[in-house]
Amino acid sequence: MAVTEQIVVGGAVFDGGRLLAARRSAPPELAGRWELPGGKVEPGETGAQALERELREELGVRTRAVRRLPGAWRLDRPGYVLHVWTAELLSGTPRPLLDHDELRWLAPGRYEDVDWLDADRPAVALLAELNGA
Ligand code: 9L3
Ligand code: MG
Repeated sequence: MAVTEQIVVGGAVFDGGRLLAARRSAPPELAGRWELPGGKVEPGETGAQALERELREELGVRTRAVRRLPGAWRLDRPGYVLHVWTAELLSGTPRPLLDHDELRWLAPGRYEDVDWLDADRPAVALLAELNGA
């Protein structure tokens, strides 16, 4: 059997310089921690397609995945890696429909204000650097 990595995509959605953070409500061991919303890439999907689907399911918005950040970050689950994409909001207002109980727009300079999941921290630091925030 081929051993392949499970890629998880997270989306960096901006409104001006503000970054969207989502607080997980599930599973119990991750509840209360914040993430760039997204999820697992399914067979046959590109990372961009997976991100656009996940953001539709989780937040009820239409988005376009714009570009992937350089880097891949190991998740707590063996074989799982996180890729992060910037995503443009096309329509809708993000709402926590699934897996989240709160959303927050973080102002430039305040990206570290929430308790990010470990895997998301370096990606958020990179986003802050890229935005000069
Ligand atoms: N995860 C970590 N950071 C993220 C995302 C979207 C996901 N930005 C982790 C949480 C789960 C796994 O990846 O352990 C799968 O995510 P999901 O499908 O439950 O969202
Ligand atoms: Mg998810």
